[in-house]
Amino acid sequence: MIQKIDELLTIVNSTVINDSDELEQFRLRFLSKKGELNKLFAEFKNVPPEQKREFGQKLNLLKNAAQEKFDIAQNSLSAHTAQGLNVDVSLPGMPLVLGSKHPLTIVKNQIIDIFSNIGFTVAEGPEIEDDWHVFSALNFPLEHPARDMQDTFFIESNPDIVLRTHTSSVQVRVMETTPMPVRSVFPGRVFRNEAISARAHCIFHQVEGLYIDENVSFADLKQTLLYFAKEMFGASTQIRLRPSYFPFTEPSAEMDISCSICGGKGCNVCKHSGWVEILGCGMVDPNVLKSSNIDSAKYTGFAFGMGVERIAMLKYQIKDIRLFFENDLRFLEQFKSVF
Ligand code: 2U9
Repeated sequence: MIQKIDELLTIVNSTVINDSDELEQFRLRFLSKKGELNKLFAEFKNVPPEQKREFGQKLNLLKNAAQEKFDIAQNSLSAHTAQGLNVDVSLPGMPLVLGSKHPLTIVKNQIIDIFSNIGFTVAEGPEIEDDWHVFSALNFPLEHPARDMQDTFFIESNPDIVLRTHTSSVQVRVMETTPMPVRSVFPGRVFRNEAISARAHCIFHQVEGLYIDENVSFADLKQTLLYFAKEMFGASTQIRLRPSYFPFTEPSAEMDISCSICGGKGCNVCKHSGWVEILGCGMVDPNVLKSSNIDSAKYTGFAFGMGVERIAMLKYQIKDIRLFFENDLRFLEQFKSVF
């Protein structure tokens, strides 16, 4: 008899009630007038006196378990029927798959953190811009190739409106509206009319930087970028600056770092030169300061710009820029542990 109660208890505990039919079957089997529980209670008088205590306790246990199972199932079924759902809330939950940050977000945040630590603030601005903020205020001559349809996406109905080709347009907006000094970085998405390949994309991301104050010198620029390179690529990283040309800086330079893959010995990444280019920089051209009504006799400044994809490709040895935009989980999941 007692063994029978144990068996029924196991059945009650393992029963899953999915719908109102199953609920009714359960009630009929265990809780109805002619159900198992009443049958066992009727047997109580035939149980030998020395077993009555254990029998009574186990029977009560079974009764409570059956009643509780019935009540919980009835409540959840009525709640879900009311909402038009047919869900068994007693089933185990679905495991929550955690997502991860996109590698470009990870690298962009690292760049921002490095500059925040030495007092740079962060500013953002519109991706759709006017010619003034993207080109004219930045000293681009009228015949500059970047102003050409080949290089820039224009809005068809209004040739004055473009998709920004660099975040420098945000710097112009900040210079126009903020009292000096300025010390900020400018992260954002930019657009160029380029053929898509392993090395180039028509959409990519930049972080640019601008520091304008009295007496800002090229030495400040060099030391700031050396600090950045060491924080980003490791303490043993060295930099070198090569003369270059941009309309908005004078003098201008491109900055290489000692190859973080081979440590300068020569490998495929640095094309056996020991150096890889990571950014452009220079002293803000006085014409650019004047365009934003900044006194170029009183203030000087440095600026720099880098592609986030380029930095991420070097840091993680990614060979094809298109991987950043395909959202293939096999690629993205490799960055799960990086925060
Ligand atoms: C203002 C004045 C000066 C920003 C600068 C560069 C040099 C540069 C490129 C790096 C790779 C763009 O993403 S990239 O293709 N950028 O080389 N950018 S100096 O100079 C400014 C910006 C704003 C008002």
